Amino acid sequence: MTNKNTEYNFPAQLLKTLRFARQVAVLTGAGISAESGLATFRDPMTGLWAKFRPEELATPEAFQRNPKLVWEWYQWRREQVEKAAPNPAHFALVEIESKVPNFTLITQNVDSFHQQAGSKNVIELHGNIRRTKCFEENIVVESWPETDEVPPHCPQCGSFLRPDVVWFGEKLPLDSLYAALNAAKSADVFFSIGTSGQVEPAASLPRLALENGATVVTINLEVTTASSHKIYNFNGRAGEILPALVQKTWGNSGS
Ligand code: BJW
Repeated sequence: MTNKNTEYNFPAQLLKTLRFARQVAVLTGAGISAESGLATFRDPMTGLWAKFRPEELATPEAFQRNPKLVWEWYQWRREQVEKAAPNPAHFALVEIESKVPNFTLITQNVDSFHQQAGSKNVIELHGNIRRTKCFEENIVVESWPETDEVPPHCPQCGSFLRPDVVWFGEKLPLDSLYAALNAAKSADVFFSIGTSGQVEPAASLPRLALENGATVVTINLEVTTASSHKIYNFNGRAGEILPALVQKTWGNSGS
């Protein structure tokens, strides 16, 4: 693990709070997978929404208008995910999970890198790009007969298959949303990592945690919120800051 401790000024109060925390909740966004080589959504030059229009690709209406375009775009995204792998930020969160009694990782990402890295208690708010579901029945479909049709059809009802992700205007999976709200409300420390905080309802989780007494830690390349005695902002790469914070808090041996 890279030792960057000297480069980051982690306040002693934060390290103490983290060491004694009983409930830690973490919200992650596309920025945590950026160092794995996946594009974020809103980074001005490299983000997906700088090149593609979300209303043409990430809404149910877009899929109904042009299912082939949407399916193929997600197929391309799936290939990017398959080629990439978790980075030190994902692995640092696995270490935090092993140190605190109650740990919940809430992710907006659809790449399963947290699970791949070894995180156990993961809530996927926006679905998973590796899964496919029926557009009509909204149920996960594991396999379908080989076909040249794009998109393929549901083997049960014949309607189109689609990626099992949450598009704009769609409800988040209710059980996941409630679990995330509960984790935010009961957290002693709440991390917000690599998210621009522009998409609701995920964007409200850090505020909910703060209102319920949590210490909030943000890690982002850009400044996303003002600091206060309960909000610590670290600006930089999650893959460098998180491992350094883990090492400074618990040391190499985990003591
Ligand atoms: C680094 C880094 C490094 C880079 N280290 N950091 C209230 C107010 C206004 C609007 C709404 C509202 N409530 C609901 C809405 C509508 C809408 C919404 O929020 N719109 C806003 C955009 C205006 N929300 C919805 O529609 C949601 N549904 C909903 O609320 O349903 C309610 C409902 C009720 C009743 C009936 C019907 C509905 C659904 C939202 C679904 C979002 N879907 C997407 C696509 C998922 C599938 C896919 O992957 O294609 O989810 S959009 C996209 O944005 C994706 C992400 O998960 C999500 C968040 O993006 P994220 O992760 O924050 O990425 P970026 O790119 O924005 O930020 C990356 C950050 O990382 C940057 O800050 C960088 O600086 C940083 N970074 N490198 C650290 N190395």
